[in-house]
Amino acid sequence: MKTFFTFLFAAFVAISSFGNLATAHEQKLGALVLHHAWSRATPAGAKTGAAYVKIENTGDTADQLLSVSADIAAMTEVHQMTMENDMMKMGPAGVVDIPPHGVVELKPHGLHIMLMGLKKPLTEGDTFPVTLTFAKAGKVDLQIVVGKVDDMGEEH
Ligand SMILES: [Cu+2]
Repeated sequence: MKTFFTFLFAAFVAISSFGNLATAHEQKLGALVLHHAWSRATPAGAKTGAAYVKIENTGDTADQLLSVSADIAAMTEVHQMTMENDMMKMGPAGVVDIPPHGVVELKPHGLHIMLMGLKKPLTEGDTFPVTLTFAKAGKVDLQIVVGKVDDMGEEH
């Protein structure tokens, strides 16, 4: 009997977390569609993390990602990775243009949402909100789903 209830509980958890993932997987905001907002689990003691999302502009006019913020970190910024003399460097990307009928993908080794001064570690399976502010589409609270430490963000 106990086993049966354990099974039921496990099935319920599986179904409800699937529901969360489904809503986190795609979010609409005006002409923008935000796909697959995700992050990686952080190793113990790490004070920085990164979050990624694919931003699609289905509209006829350009938009701009102006800023990002998250309660989980002391400071949150959009960063760009660049190669300089065979060294990977990263720094603030500033305002990011989202071209009409275009896609901007934040992903490892490219643009990313940098979370600096993490207040708690990012744990696989957790979700946390990051607020994105766009010039035209406005603000959206993205639910970021934390994947494995070595997740590269392939669609499941
Ligand atoms: Cu960075």
